[in-house]
Amino acid sequence: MTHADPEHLHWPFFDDGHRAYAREIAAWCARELPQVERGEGGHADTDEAAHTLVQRLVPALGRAGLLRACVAAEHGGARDAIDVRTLAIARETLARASGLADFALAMQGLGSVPVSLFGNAAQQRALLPAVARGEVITAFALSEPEAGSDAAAMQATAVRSGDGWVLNGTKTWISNAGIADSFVVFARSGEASGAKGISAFIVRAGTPGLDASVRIPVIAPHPLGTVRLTDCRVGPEALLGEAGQGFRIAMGTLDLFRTTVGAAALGFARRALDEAVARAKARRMFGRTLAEYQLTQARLGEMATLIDASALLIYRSAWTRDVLGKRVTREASMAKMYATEAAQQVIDGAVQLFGGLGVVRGNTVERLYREIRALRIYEGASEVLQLVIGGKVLEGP
Ligand code: COS
Repeated sequence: MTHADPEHLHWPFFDDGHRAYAREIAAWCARELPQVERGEGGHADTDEAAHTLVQRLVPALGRAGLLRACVAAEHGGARDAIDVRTLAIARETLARASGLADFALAMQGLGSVPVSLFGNAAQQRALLPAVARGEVITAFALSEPEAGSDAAAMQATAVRSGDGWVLNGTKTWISNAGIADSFVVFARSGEASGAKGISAFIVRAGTPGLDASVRIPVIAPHPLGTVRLTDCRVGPEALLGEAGQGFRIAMGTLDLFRTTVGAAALGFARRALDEAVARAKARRMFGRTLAEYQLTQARLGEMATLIDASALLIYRSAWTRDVLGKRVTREASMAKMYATEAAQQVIDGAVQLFGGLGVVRGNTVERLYREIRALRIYEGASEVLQLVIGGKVLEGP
C-alpha cells in the first residue's frame, strides 16, 4: 500500500539513487510510521492532535535520514543540489501512507528551499543542516488576508532601521505557524511598486513582535495559522538575497514546490485507487462483485489513466528542472493543476464505490476526500495556474 508504483520508478526520468531513496522511504512508511502515529491512522482528527503529530513526525523523519530530500549534499542532503524528483518521490510515497507525514516533510522543504536557493553561506549553515536532521521546523509566510492569488498585492511592510529592518503586517494561511522555529517572511520593502518592491527575510520564532499563536482549524487538520508582525525588528543578516528580490524568491520556490504538490495529490490518488480496487473485489451486489460490473471497470480504468497522466506530468516537470536546469513555470503549473484536479476525481470515484461507508468518519477514502481539497487551492489555485499556463502558451516557445 505504501510503495511508490514500482513500474513508474523504471521510467527514464529516474536514476538508481532515486530508486534507492524510494525503497528507503517506502520501508520507513511500512515499519516506522505506525509507531510515530501511535495508532492515529495516518491522520489526526483534531487541530491539537495534528499539531502534536507533526511535532513528532519532523524529528522522526530527520532521524531516519529522509529529510535529506530537503537540502543539498553540502548541508547533509541526499543530492548535490535540491532535486525535485527526490522531493516528489518522497511526497508521493508519504502521502499514500499519511497526509500529515507528507505535510511534515513538505514544509521542511518549503520553509527552507528559499534559503537553499537564495541564502548566503552563513544563512545556509545556520539553518539547513538542522532542517535535514529534523531539529528545526520551518514555515513560508507569503499570503495575506488581501493577497492570496495576487501575491504581489501584499501589504506587510519592511522598513530599514539602522542596519536592520522593522516588519509590520499580517500573514495568513501559514502552514506550521504555531510550531515553526524559523519563518521565511515576505514584505513590501518599497524599492519599486508591485512585484519589484518585495523582500524576503528569515525570522526566528520568539523574535519580539512576531506572534504566530492564532490557529486556523481546517477540514483536514494540520498546523495552520496567522502570523502577526508588530514592529518586529530583525538584523541585516535576516535579509534573504537582495532587497527587492522577494517576489522572484517566492516564485522560484513555488516553481519547485508546485510539482511536488502534484506528487502529494498523486500519492492520495494512488491510495484511493488501492482502496477502490479492494472494495470492488470484495463487495457483492445483486449476486456479483462490484468488480464484475462494466460500470465499475470503466470507472477504475478512468481513475488509473488519470493517475498515470498525473505521474507523467509531475516527473516530466521534475526532470526538466533537475536535468535541463530550466525555469519550469509552465511544466510545474501543469503538473500541479492537473494532478490535484485528477486526484479529486479519483478520490470522489473511490468514495462513490464505497457507497455509504465512503462518507463515514474514519474511513480512508473519507479522509482522502477531505485531505485532497486544499491542494487545489494552496500554492497556486487551479484557476491561477490556468492563467499562468495560458500566458506561457501565448508567449510562445
Ligand atoms: N521565477 C522567477 N521570477 C519570476 C517568476 C518565476 N517563476 N514568476 C514571475 N517572476 C518575475 C517576473 O519575471 C517579473 O519580473 P520581470 O518584470 O523582471 O520579468 C516579476 O516576477 C513579476 O511577474 P508577473 O508580472 O508575472 O507577476 P504577477 O503579479 O502578474 O503575478 C502570478 C503572477 C499570478 C503568477 C503570481 O502572483 C502567483 O503565482 N500567484 C499565486 C501565488 C500563490 O501561489 N499563492 C499561494 C501561496 S500558498 S504558499
